Amino acid sequence: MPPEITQLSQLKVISLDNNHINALPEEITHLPNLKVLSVYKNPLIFPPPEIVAQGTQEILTYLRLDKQPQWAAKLLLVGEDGVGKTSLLHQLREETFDNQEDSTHGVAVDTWALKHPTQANVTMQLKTWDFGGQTIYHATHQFFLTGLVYFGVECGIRL
Ligand SMILES: Nc1nc2c(ncn2[C@@H]2O[C@H](COP(=O)(O)OP(=O)(O)O)[C@@H](O)[C@H]2O)c(=O)[nH]1
Ligand SMILES: [Mg+2]
Repeated sequence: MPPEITQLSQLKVISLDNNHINALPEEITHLPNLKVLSVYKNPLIFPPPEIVAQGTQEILTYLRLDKQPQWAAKLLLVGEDGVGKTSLLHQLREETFDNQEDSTHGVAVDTWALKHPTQANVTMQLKTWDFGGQTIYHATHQFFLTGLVYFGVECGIRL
């Protein structure tokens, strides 16, 4: 979709159903009268499908927010019990090593603030999800993991 679409200031409805569109331009958020944006049956990756499923307003909000860098991400540590996931996390956070580290049960959610490698005034926030690796928890992993990572856990691959 060309960015010049913003010149159609009276536009209220855009229907792009059944196309091969994989990204929407941020420019459509500048259309002052846009009420309905219909994008059913498109291979959209931007915004991601879970946002698209929520409807027009959420799509527009997502496109507007994308202009501001968020510097936040999720870090998942998965793998068999006792391979050193929790210790690795301590090491990354520059905490002390505990050779009696207790086994993690369920999932321990925490944060890791780290400096941006090139932008001195930016601190990135990682939400860390440290999973208990015991077999008993494997059935619940599917609710948190998708795609290749989940495949690895299911096959017992030490990630
Ligand atoms: N010697 C040694 N022990 C480690 C290392 N990493 C973890 N451990 C120990 O191995 C055990 C399991 O580690 P832990 O981080 O709890 O593994 P997790 O179950 O995968 O989270 C703990 O007793 C740790 O102290 C390592 O690099 N060297
Ligand atoms: Mg652990």
